[in-house]
Amino acid sequence: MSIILDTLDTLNAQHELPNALHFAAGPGEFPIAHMRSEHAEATVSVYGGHVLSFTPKGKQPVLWVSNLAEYREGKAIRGGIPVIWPWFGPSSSPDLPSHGFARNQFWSIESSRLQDDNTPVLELVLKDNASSQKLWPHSFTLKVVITLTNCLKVELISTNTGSSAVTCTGALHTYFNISAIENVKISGLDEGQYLDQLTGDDTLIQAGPIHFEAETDRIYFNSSADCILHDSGFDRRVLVEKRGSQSTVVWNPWIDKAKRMGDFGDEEYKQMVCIETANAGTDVITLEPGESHTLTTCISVLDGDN
Ligand code: TA6
Repeated sequence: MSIILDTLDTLNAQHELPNALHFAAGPGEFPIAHMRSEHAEATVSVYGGHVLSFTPKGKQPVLWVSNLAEYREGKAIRGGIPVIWPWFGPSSSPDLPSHGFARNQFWSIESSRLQDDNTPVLELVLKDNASSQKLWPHSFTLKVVITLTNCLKVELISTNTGSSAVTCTGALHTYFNISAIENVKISGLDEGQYLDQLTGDDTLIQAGPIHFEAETDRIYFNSSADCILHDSGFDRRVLVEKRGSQSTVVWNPWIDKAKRMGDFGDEEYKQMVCIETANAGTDVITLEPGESHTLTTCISVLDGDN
């Protein structure tokens, strides 16, 4: 029996919740958790602690995954909600992976349970190991807790298990599925100051909703604001609430960057936008020994795009 199939048997024996949580092999033979409530379904890759899909009953999928996504160890899955940690963006050293290493490692299942309303909660964990120590010489426990009701709640809990203070940045780098890029706008960040990552200008102020007509890569800082993704094509609004975050990243690669990414279709920039609940830029988290920080995003769908 392959290691994966053996893992699946073990995972289901220990963590399956009848009619609410089951593990099966996904692309690349990665173990995938299938979560179900009466209101929605979601899937989570054990690799990367990575939510791949969230679909409320009878609605269009809320999350987007590239048709060219790669499922191999050491490579981040392009789409869903990559866990960016313990640094956001390119690292100080060219030898270190962009956006940290948490999304490029196999995690473990910490626990699974049903809430009183029969909705599933799945907890995955990543602890420091020989590989992580080479990249980031600190002891930690990192947990992703996924709660599926009619909304999707994802909590990223960082704990410093070492003996000295550490600083980290990160994000829940959510890729949203949209009807078409010309059909969407993002509200909630109006009058917010942001860093344009393409120019380095951090003095810009958002005027009104965000529309997309070119590559867009912005860190809105000093902002605890919730966002709404309006989609006239799907006739819906997606509400992105957050806690434990003072920065929101908005990204669309547009034409040229889409072409430069091997795991991203040339035309796929028309089908997605990223709204990332983050601790990025100046929003740096310091953890004293034994201290924890929770970064939370809650995603729900409202009918009608206005
Ligand atoms: O969150 C926006 C961003 O930092 C962009 O600059 C772009 O690099 C994107 O993340 C994707 O990064 P990745 O390492 O996943 O290709």
